[in-house]
Amino acid sequence: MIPENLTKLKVTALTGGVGGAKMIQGIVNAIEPSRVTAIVNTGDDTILHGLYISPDLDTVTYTLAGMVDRGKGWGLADESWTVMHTLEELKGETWFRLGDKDIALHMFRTNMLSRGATLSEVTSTLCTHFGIATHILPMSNDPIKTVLTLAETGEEIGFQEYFVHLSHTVPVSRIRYAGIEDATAAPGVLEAITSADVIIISPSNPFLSIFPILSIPDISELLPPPVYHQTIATDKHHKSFDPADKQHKNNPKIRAKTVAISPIIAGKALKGPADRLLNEMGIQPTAAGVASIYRDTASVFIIDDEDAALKEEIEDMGMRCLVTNTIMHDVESSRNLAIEAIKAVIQI
Ligand code: FO1
Repeated sequence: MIPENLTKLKVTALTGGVGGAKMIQGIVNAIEPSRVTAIVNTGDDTILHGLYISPDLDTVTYTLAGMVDRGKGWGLADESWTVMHTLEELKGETWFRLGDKDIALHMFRTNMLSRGATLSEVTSTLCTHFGIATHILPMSNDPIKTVLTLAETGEEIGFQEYFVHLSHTVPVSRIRYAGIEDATAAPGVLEAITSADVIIISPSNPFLSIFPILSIPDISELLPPPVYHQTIATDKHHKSFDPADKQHKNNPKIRAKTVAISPIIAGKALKGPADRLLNEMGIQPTAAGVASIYRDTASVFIIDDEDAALKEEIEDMGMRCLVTNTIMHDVESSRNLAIEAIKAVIQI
């Protein structure tokens, strides 16, 4: 049970991917939805068939609207595929599956953007349309692209090319967030970080969902960027740009209210390539490996019951470590995890 006064707290969560959307759903079922802000990764955004597609924003939106395809974790549950079938007949590009209703939403977004609206404004319009009281904010209105270098060929490819077209099975030697050095946080993001009672770093993929958010220069001044010494970002001339090099105010107050949840359980990611990417980036693919990179950012780290043996190692890094069930197989388990995370920071 969550005490009545906790439901009035302000909670801000950093999120991306399917695991992140489940976390947000858990939080809005634990506390008042209008007091929750989701800061969402946009490094996965892509333009296909002339349409601006923002998968992480849409996954959170569809999940909170109760319309997501729960089996896949993304896209709409009640979907039809006429456009894709016709495109297949035309031998067009169909590796990125877009349902008919989903396409309508991308058309709507693309149209608004082409008329000068920002991604924040489009997202807010969609939230109003779907009756969502939670504040869903893109991390930035500036273009930031997650780009991965293939270890075998040295070729650089975009996020969806890696994740969907190549089924994230190919080894990667480098990840960068193109455009990040010129980007600023979207309206409301910095305020949501400073005014929150609790900040939750969702059990999303660190490299693909969370680091892009933490690497935006004005965000990294509030929330220290991950401890990660390989270059993770480059500027437009491909020159190294490591947000950790930048002098950031060490903000103990913000760290004290920040809790991160491990996306790795018993050395494996539940979904996606987080375990392999950690390995490829030279970090131990365990919950302790993830804790080591969040140690300046969060004061509390949550690991799964299966990893209880790692608690001491993590506490030796200077974080409090909470051991609980972190598998979100339904709304109830997501809510329970959210309550544990909030209570761990508020310390009750
Ligand atoms: N994921 C897939 O594995 N295959 C797809 O064809 C696919 C299409 C897609 C369309 C719209 C959308 O919002 C998400 C979609 N995703 C698909 C998921 C997406 O690639 C990932 O959830 C995220 O980008 C990872 O965070």
